[in-house]
Amino acid sequence: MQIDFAAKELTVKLVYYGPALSGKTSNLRAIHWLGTSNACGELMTLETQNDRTLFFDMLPITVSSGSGLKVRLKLFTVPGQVMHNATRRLVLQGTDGVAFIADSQRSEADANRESFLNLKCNLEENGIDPERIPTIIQFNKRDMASIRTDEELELIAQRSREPIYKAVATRGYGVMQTLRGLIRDTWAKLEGDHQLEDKFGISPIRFMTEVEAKLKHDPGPGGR
Ligand SMILES: Nc1nc2c(ncn2[C@@H]2O[C@H](COP(=O)(O)OP(=O)(O)OP(=O)(O)O)[C@@H](O)[C@H]2O)c(=O)[nH]1
Ligand SMILES: [Mg+2]
Repeated sequence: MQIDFAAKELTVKLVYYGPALSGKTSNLRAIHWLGTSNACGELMTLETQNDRTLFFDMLPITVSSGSGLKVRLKLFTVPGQVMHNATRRLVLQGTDGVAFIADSQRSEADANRESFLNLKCNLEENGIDPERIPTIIQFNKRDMASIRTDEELELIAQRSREPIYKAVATRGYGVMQTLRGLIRDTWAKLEGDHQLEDKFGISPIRFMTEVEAKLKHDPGPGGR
């Protein structure tokens, strides 16, 4: 989190992490088309051919906080391909919360696991405690064949500390719910660490009401 008193802005960094092709860039694209235009700025993407992110994507979202400060949420994606580890580590620097985008296909279970371990490793390398950083997990690609069933995800949810969300990012299904969950958990942690309500008059309830209003659109499982 960064505060710029001259610009009256508080910036929160959120990173979408996960294995190659799990749908991180697709999540940001969907947020960009589903979010209200007065909240979402331009989506910056940097891709090679075949949908592979080379460096990162970034989408800024602005939310008024009911106090003198504007809150800017900066959403980043990392490149999932194994060879881009140095970039992933760099993008993770100073992050306030992480959305781990897992691929629901059974064939991708190992890739998910490896990427999750890689996330923990890179957080530690950046001096961020993986046990304390707000993290949520999204199982994306719920529309595909040979995926882990809802019952299996229930079991994973019972065993894991991280909340689990389901999505079809290409259709927008579940992306806003995931993002709101990530913002809610991240804000609760920032409030606990920095007492934003006492210091800056930002009420967490008022802030989340703003977030809900600006990022509310959720197409059903069939998508848009
Ligand atoms: N069927 C289906 N395809 C999806 C879904 N989400 C993403 N895709 C497709 O999966 C491919 C990869 O999606 P991206 O969003 O580019 O994946 P990424 O995680 O950003 O990949 P890297 O940048 O390489 O790390 C694209 O062809 C998407 O259209 C989904 O929910 N369902
Ligand atoms: Mg990408």
